Amino acid sequence: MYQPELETLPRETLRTLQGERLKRIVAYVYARVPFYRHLMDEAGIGPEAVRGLEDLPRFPFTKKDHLREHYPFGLFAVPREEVARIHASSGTTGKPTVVGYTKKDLGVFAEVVARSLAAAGARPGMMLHNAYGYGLFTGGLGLHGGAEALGMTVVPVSGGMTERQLMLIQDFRPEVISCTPSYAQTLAEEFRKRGVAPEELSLEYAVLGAEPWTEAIRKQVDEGLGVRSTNIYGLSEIIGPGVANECVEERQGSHIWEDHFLPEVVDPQTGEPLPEGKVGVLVFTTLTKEALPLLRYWTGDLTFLTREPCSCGRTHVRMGPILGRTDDMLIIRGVNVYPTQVEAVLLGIPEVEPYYQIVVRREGTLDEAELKVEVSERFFQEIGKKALSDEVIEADHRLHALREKVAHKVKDTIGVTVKVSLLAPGEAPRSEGGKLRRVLDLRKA
Ligand code: DLL
Repeated sequence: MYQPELETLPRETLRTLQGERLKRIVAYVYARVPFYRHLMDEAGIGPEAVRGLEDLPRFPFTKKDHLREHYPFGLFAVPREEVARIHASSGTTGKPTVVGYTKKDLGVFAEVVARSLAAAGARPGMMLHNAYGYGLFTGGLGLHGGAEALGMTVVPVSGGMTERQLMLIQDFRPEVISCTPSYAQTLAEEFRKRGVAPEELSLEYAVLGAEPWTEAIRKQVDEGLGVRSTNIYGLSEIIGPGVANECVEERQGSHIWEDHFLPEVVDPQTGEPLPEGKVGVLVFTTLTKEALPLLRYWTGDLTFLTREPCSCGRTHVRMGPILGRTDDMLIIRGVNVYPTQVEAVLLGIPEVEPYYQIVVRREGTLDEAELKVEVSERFFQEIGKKALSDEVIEADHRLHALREKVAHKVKDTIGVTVKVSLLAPGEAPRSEGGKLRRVLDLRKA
């Protein structure tokens, strides 16, 4: 363990610590963040009304929309000059969700990621091949800071350029790899194609997250790379990766670092707290964050909690795998995509209508997204109402150009590569009274 004294705190002590920190953070946001002051005034809760954890359910939820409404820095609790780093994740409107860290927050970030890596099997002196993307995304720099804190040798390779990744893994001989589960599958697949057996690889542990995955994928990665993989969970708003991690001993749920992040699971409809073991929306209150403290942040992720003792000795509560989301956000190759983002892009292209369907498949080990979109009636007339088969589209430069244009706009604004299929007016699915399924996620099938 990275911090055994904290990771094995008796539950009663942990609860007391959380209660004290909750009182402090509530007073802190009331004094520093106008949004929270108004919210609490409206709900009739003064900062002195909080006696302990039992008062938490009295607070309203903070949602992604609140962050968006105060874009970019409106919910920050410190002057901009005290913000040491900014990260962001993609949002529905094309504007990202912006998060900030003070120097102290970056210390906590490194600490929780170091705990996560140690739980995953990593030790000081081991080498980490870090294939999470570096940049505004929290994955790359997040794992990087934690690995340095733990005393590892970090290879900041970032995502992509698979050929080079394969070479570096063979030449540098890292013990640990961190990347998305789908990318780990790709790497395993590519090694296999080249006749490199898992036993020849130096890898022992894989730290996989940022997108949902299953036990089937775990088996494939473990066998393909010769590793024991664990789940790392997190979200930018709460800190980034390292909110929770499975212990390599049990791999039965991810320990949430509860002295920093206070979890609840609530009913998606009513918002009422649910008992242990029941599936609902995961909600977090940050207990120590300075730059962007959040009370009862609605993650939209669906899972359950268990406080049953774990054989690894850690006392921190465990969360199950993410079973889905309350909203319809898709994660395609680790990039967050909302159907409404796609809709916004389509609205800016006069030759198409915002009637569309997104079909996501898993081709081999990677996600493939197809965007089926209707051309406008007018455009359809102009091209002489042709049947829109692939052959016809390839042969007609206007259709071909339109397909490229849509794909480029989607890539440029959302960052995800889609294969575009053009449909004649009326061909895309319409609502038949119930909810319209804009998204067909065949990966879950
Ligand atoms: O994905 C942080 C991260 C980076 C986690 C690297 C793990 C590894 P965001 O881009 O803000 O942050 O996306 C957060 O991704 O609400 C979940 O829906 C999903 N997600 C993250 N980790 C997991 C996981 C990073 N282990 C959103 N399993 C979250 C399933 C995950 N979904």
